[in-house]
Amino acid sequence: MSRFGSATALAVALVTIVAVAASGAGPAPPVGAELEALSQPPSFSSLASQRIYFVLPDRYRNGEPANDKGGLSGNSRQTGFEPADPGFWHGGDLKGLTGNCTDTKTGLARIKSLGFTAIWVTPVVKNQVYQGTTAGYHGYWGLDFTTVDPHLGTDQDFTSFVDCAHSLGLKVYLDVVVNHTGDTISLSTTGFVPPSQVPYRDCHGKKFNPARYVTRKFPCQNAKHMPNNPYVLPPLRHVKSPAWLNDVTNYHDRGNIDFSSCSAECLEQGDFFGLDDLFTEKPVVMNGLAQIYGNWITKYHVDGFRVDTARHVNAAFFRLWVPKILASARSAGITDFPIFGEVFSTDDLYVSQFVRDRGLPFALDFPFQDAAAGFASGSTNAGALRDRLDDDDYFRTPNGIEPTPPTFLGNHDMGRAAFQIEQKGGGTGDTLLKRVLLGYDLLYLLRGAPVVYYGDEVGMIGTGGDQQARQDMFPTQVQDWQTQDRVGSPPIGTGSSFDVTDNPIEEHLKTLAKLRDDYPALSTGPSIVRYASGKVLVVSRFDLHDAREYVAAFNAGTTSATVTFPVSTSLVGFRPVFGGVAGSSIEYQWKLTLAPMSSQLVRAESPLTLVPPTPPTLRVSGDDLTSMWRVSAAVRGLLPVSVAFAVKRRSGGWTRLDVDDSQPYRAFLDPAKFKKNEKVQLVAVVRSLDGKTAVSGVVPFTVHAR
Ligand SMILES: [Ca+2]
Ligand SMILES: [Ca+2]
Ligand SMILES: [Ca+2]
Repeated sequence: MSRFGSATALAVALVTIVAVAASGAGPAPPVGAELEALSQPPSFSSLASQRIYFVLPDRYRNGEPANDKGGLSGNSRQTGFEPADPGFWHGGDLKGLTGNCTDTKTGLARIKSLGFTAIWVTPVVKNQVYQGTTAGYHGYWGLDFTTVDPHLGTDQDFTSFVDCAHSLGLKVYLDVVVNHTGDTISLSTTGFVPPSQVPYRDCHGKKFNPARYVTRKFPCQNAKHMPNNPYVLPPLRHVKSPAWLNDVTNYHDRGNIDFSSCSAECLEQGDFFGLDDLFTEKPVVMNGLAQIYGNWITKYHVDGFRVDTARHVNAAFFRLWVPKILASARSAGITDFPIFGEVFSTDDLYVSQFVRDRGLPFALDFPFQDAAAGFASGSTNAGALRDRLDDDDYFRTPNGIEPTPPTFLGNHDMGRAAFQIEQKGGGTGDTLLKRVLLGYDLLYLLRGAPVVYYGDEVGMIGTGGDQQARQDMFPTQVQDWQTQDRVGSPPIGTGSSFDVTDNPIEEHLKTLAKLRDDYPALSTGPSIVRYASGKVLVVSRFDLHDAREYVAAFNAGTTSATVTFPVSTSLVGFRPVFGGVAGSSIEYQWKLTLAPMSSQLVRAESPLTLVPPTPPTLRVSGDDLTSMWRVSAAVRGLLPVSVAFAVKRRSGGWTRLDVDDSQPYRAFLDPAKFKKNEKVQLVAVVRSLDGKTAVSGVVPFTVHAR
């Protein structure tokens, strides 16, 4: 049973208000220029059209053996270099990743030839060499945030890398960390000490709540009044750069996050696996982080950021930091600078708060990963994917920018795509291969920007997450990695993965990339889920420019499936453009047969027959999944439209709540953003693909708390 189906009984018990036609009395609906502005369809970030290759430079290719030890000497703990150990530097670098910019067998030219349009590199800043039992080869233990880690090369190497990427038409998304630095601060306890036990105190010993000072003069502080007696060994006291990073009062100093029992406070103020947790409420820290990363934009002209550990910074952080980063981008002539964050959770309602309420522009789609890898493996029904697509509505904001999550099947932390699908019951050998290909079909044929983790294209599976998922592309000295099974290719032995050019995954990714190039509807088209039952998912996508319908259909079952579903295109055929054979039409319905573990994409042979929209019916009811009010619009007909929802408060004009281009058409009204029991007016505006509009009746509503 669907979540929305199961929740119906609950919703009925709550207030439901149905629109009444505006009858002359009461506020007038929007008209003219105001109506035109409100009803604008969603716009898309450039992120929506990207296909992203995600890589750890240390593991891709060694272009300069002279930098393997980062200019250091001594044993592996001192240099960080030990290519036979998964937890150390292996020699890969920016020169290797860049290549000569023309050879499609290695380097960036290879990544371009695989059909990617963008590259996401793990952080390149200078890291702590050694910490705990491993080295900082992954980039997430920054010490000097102003320069490239010497193991990866020089600042000039990074310039050459970005320049080559741009000359090939590839965008560069830099991984940045705003939550923590490498671990140099010792604390008197390792467990988390909550503010209820030890509050922050100013330099005079007076208690204060840092959340109240994010935009005000921050209280004076000194080390003596910080929790847990922060202490830095003398040789480490000046290793961080810029210099403000060496001040222990610029860190929370509360001890480690305990992931098994952690409050929101602990998630935000605790040390992430011992890493020094930045006091991101402090203006000096937030501004310092904006300065550091703004410089990476103005100096190197990177095209966007992936933000690490985004769920671990304070609630106000992104609202303050993102505008500063965007201003730096504009000063470098970059007007569309995508920023997507890592909110490591499979709960899309939780993740959505970061976009809707906290000012994070986009979020990596962990909930989709869970549903898509589960579906591809044959273990999760299609309903989970339908729910995830529907829940995009929780990510919508008044700015009208379509939610565009980067989507993925696996990563460097949770393990590779094939590992994830195998773990969820996807089998082995040829079955696993088919299921991995099906997983990539979901990424490329559904909304979002597909992210492929390096090495997945040559069949790497790995045996776990983190260190077990960070294999070398070049000949590896890690013995386990030489003998590991791969999907679609034999174990690599002592060979180079750059010599593996016939893996079916690689071929498949190229085919899917071409589909995205040929049919922009796959990147920027609205989605209507047509069928989601058992192991079969069917989604219509629409090209808004030529009013053309596409249907993407997926069967994760082990038997063939024949399904009939509604379409928006009448009485004409659909032509297969990927997989399968043509189906057959009944009026406004289409019937397809899908082979086991396969996908199809079909394209309508003629455009939609557009008719003017009719006024929608607007309803407000308590949302059954959150404490918000759900504003929904019932729209007649089968044609794709966009629906803008607007609110009018006591003074001022109509302002948009959101604009939704995919059924169900919804906006959410958060009582926290209104006065208690505030009286407002609501309206919904339907806009057809050819720009004609129809307006609902104006609905009065009192915003009670829920
Ligand atoms: Ca090297
Ligand atoms: Ca934090
Ligand atoms: Ca919707």
